Amino acid sequence: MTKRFFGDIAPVRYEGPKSDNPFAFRHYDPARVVMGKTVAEHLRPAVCYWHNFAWMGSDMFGAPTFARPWDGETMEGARLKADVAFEMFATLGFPYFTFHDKDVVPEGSSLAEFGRNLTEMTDRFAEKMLATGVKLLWGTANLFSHPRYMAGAATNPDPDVFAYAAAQVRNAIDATHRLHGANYVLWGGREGYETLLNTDLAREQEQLGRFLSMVIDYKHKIGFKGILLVEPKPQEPTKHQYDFDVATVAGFLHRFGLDKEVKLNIEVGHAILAHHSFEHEVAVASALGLLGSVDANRNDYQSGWDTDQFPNNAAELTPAMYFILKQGGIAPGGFNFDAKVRRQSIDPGDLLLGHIGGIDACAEALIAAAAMIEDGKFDELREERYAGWKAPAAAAMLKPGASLEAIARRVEAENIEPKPRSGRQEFFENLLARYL
Ligand code: XUL
Ligand code: CO
Repeated sequence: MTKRFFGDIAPVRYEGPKSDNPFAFRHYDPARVVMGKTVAEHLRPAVCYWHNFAWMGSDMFGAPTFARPWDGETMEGARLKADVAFEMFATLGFPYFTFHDKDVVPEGSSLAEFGRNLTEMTDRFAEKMLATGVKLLWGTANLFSHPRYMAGAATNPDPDVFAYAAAQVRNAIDATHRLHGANYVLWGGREGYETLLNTDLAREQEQLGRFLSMVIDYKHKIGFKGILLVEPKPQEPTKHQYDFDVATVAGFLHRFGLDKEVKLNIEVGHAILAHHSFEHEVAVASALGLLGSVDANRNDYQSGWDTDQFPNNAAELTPAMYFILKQGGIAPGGFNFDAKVRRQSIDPGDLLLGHIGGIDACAEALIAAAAMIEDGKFDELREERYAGWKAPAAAAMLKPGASLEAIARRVEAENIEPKPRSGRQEFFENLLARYL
């Protein structure tokens, strides 16, 4: 490739909050050290292949709007797409990328051809990664676009589709392993149902559990050291998806005995679709030891569907960032921008601007959350709220041997009368605002 896709836009640098340059970071200073690690080491930002290089700007009412010099149907197009992708990673200076098998090569006319195409592209990626230092945050298989998957992949009523999906995942894990991916993601886009009238829900969940167990076995067989991540989403494209939210997936993993083998990739917009806040999903996953990685984006609050916009609200991200830092960070996960520019944003530079705003919002939230942790006020205040549990009689209630009758006797003997205390929500919210 001779001509740069991004023309004369120079590599994006940190210029600070006062910069007027739209192609500069205002908060993301990758080398700045926060709580003993650089901001880049904390966030581990990744560019996704699908929204940036595979999606051409079509929506359910309209044709593609983006003029891109590659096509998705040929290997020649795929190679050009890869050149532009690595040009974009270098221009942004992001250390990671993510992809689905289908984003990077055409499927061709058979599984074998798909596999050959993927192997060829994997070799090409390996060279480019070596040359640029860009690494793979995770790979995954697209088990939802092709018509064969319309009724699900692992949960399909047709065992031949289950088999096809198994073969496709085998190939995608091989590619991820070859590229030293830090993780491998499974998002069950069509693992759910449209109507229960034609669905054997119990059987489909058994199939999904079996499928995931085989993925784990395969990972160990080939010595893949990356983390397996399941990505919850409640709906869209299916009416109901089995991996509804963090709590549902946690129960599912526990039921199949897989909770020590799999972690979760939490997407902001998916949390919103499940009627949760992002920080709720992060806090639940962290409490259960399941927090693996983040798909950073935001959802339109009015639309009711998955709009995959770039995050732009540091205040909203800060509580989630706080829980991430509290658990010691997100690595080997990272912040993958599962976000796309709007359909009218047709200039190459728009792709960069989306990522610049997104990583700036994440960095601002990270710095605020680090300050919250470093000065210890929140920890102290929360501890104070639970301080009553330190008294021996209180602690004993949670130990084996405690009983309702014994507790009742103590309440009567000591004439215990709980005194209401303010939860001080406004105080906590105002305190949070001071860190931004
Ligand atoms: C879809 C979604 C996927 C996964 C990877 O909503 O988030 O792109 O992140 O399959
Ligand atoms: Co995602």
